[in-house]
Order: sequence, then C-alpha cells, then structure tokens
Amino acid sequence: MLEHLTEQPADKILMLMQAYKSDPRTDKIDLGVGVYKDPKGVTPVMRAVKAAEQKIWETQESKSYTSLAGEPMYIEGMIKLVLNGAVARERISGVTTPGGTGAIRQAFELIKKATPQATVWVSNPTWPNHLSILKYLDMRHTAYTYFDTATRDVDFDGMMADLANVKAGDVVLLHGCCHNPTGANLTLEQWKEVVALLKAKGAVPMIDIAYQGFGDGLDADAQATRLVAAGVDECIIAASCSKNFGIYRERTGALMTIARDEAQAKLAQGMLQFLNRQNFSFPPDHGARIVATILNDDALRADWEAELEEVRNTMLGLRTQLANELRRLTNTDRFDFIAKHRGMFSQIGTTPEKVEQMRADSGIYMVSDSRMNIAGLNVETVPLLAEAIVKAGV
Ligand code: PLP
Ligand code: TYF
Repeated sequence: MLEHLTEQPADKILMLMQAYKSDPRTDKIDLGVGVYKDPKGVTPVMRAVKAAEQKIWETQESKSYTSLAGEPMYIEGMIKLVLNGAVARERISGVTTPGGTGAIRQAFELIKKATPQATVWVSNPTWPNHLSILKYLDMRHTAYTYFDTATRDVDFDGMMADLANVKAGDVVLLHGCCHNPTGANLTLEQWKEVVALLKAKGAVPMIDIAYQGFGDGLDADAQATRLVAAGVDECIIAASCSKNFGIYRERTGALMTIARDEAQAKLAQGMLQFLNRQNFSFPPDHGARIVATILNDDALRADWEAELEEVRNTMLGLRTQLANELRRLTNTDRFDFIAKHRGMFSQIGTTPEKVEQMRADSGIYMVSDSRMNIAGLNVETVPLLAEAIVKAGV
C-alpha cells in the first residue's frame, strides 16, 4: 500500500526553520517562521497564560469529554473578543477548532458541502496553507490582486477590479488584520468599499483573523471583521489564538459563521459540530480553557492585554527603527513602508536571489518571497539587517 504514496511538497516556511537550525553561524538572524520572539529571542509563555494554567490545575476536577463544539465559555469569549456585539448573537454559530488552521480547513469543508460550485478567492499573495488546503480539498479557487510590489502597499484599484468578477455564492477570503505575508492592509474606508461590493455581488466573505492585537490594538484589529460581519447577510470567520495568547502548540482556534437568521444559524451550528465529529470528534480543550479563563477573569484579562500591548509596541518600535535606519543608509524614503505595515510581517519586495544572498553573506533568514518576521529582530540586529538589505541592493 504505502509504495503508492507520492512525495508531497514541503512547506517553505517550515523548511526555512530547519535550515536556520542547522546553520552553525552564531550571528545568524531568524526572520522566518511567524512566531513572536522577545528581544532575547525567546517565545515566552505569557504571564496570564501561566496563571490561568495554574488556576485550571488547581480547580479542574475532570478531564472527561466536553462537547463537539468545545467549551461554551470559550466560544462565547471568542465571539465577544472578535465581534463584540457587531451582529445579533442568534445569527452566530461557533465551534472550537484545533488552531486557526483547523478553523480554515473546516470552513473550506463547510463551503464545499454548502456550495460545491463556489470559487474561493484568495489574495495574491496569501498564507501558503490557504492554497495548499484548497488544492488538497480539490476546491475551485483563484487569486485577486492585492499587493503592489512597487509601493509595497495594497493595490486597491487592482483588488476591486478583480473582485468585480466574483459571482453570487463565491467566497472571498480576506485577512482580518496584519496581512500575511505582505504586512500591507486596507484602510477602514477601503474595507467599506469591499463590503459594499461583496454585498452587491451576493458573495460571502470569509475572514481569517490570526493576529488580533498585533497590529493597532485588540479592538482596532477587529474593526474590519466587525464591519464586514455587520454589513453582509452571511460571513465565515476563522480565528486563531496561537499568536495573541502565545499558545501556538496548544492548537486553539474558533470557527464562526454568521447566518441570515436564527434558523439558518442553527443549521450552521449543526454542520460545524458535524464537521468536528467527522474530523476529530471533540476539539482540543486545554488552550481553549486557558483563553476562557483569561477572558473571564478581570485581573488575568488586564494582565494579558497589557502584555499583548508590550508585544505589539515592541514590534512597532522595531519597524520604526528599521525604517529610520534604511532612510539614513539610503538617503531615500523607499523603505518607509516598513513603518506603515502592521503585524509580524513585512514583504520587502525583492527577488529570491537577493534573499538567498542575504542568507549566504549575512546569515539573515527570510522567506524566499522576501517576507521577514519583524519580531525576529532586536535593537542590536536592526542595523545589521539594514546594512545587509543595502549590501544586497534590494
Ligand atoms: N492564518 C494565518 C494568516 C496565519 O498566519 C496563521 C499562522 O499560523 C494561521 C491562520 C493559523 O494559525 P494556527 O493554526 O497556528 O492557529
Ligand atoms: O506564516 C507563518 O509563518 C505562521 C506560522 O505550515 C506557520 O503562520 C507557518 C507555516 C505553517 C504553519 C504555521
């Protein structure tokens, strides 16, 4: 049997992680995989997460099964965190999923079940796993223009021109904030235009929100998602807690749908639970319980929000420092976009050859599409990166 298997394409981001590990240089700089690192290069367990785990350890009396949707306090907490009342509760359905990726996977399966002919539109570029899962599920998909490689901003005219071709029932996947890999995001005004277009076309927006709190703040980063959810009849939201709670390996996400009315929301809830049952039955609980514990305890929540703000501001500080350094070295404003981008990533817009040159010459690891993880830097390494960028002639 196993001899019939074929080798599958590897994930270039995960391959880069391995390459970095096996590089013997001590002054190498890891700007690859999207994991937050503090100035010492450590991905810390957040204080509120430790405290919540202790509370759970002290009070939990059973580890029996929860329910197919997972812990209700978690689902309610996530609905509030992401949507904060933007849509009537009875129109929302939700389940716990293994990470944001689990939510994306189940969302695609739900689309396939409901409207097998629908085309899923993804930004060009997008997170590689979006495409990989769509291909794996054999679903129709196509790309819409997103990034302008000259300005390193969103090519909004190009995006709207492409989205003018969506058909009723098509699904348009949008990054709720902190676009991965580019770092370039729509303004709220532009989001409003997208909502109006999708509504006019009868298309269904699907929001992937994996970095809430990493861009402009917890509420600011959810504004676009809330605007979309409130502005259309139906919507799908895949949320991840991996980054903003720093619980990557716990695999904690949520899939939510917004339906036209309560009756359709019940149908959707049934399908979400059915999909969980087919794929893994009960969703993982530990991470979801940590999140629910933090969101429902005033002191833990305040501490989590404070630490998340520290994380966000650290990345913003690094962005400003790098943009200033490049301004000084090049005597131009060509790299000012780095300070304008939001989230962990910026795509600096250069060739794979120049990315490779920076790796070979300076031990700088960024993804071949020239995406760098800002959190991989610190105050000391920013000038080294700036020099390497200039030396490579980016
Ligand atoms: N969506 C995007 C755009 C991401 O960058 C990630 C990152 O890991 C995810 C979803 C899913 O994250 P996870 O499955 O680790 O929660
Ligand atoms: O884009 C990133 O780097 C993060 C982490 O298969 C990640 O989203 C990367 C690749 C992958 C899973 C997660």
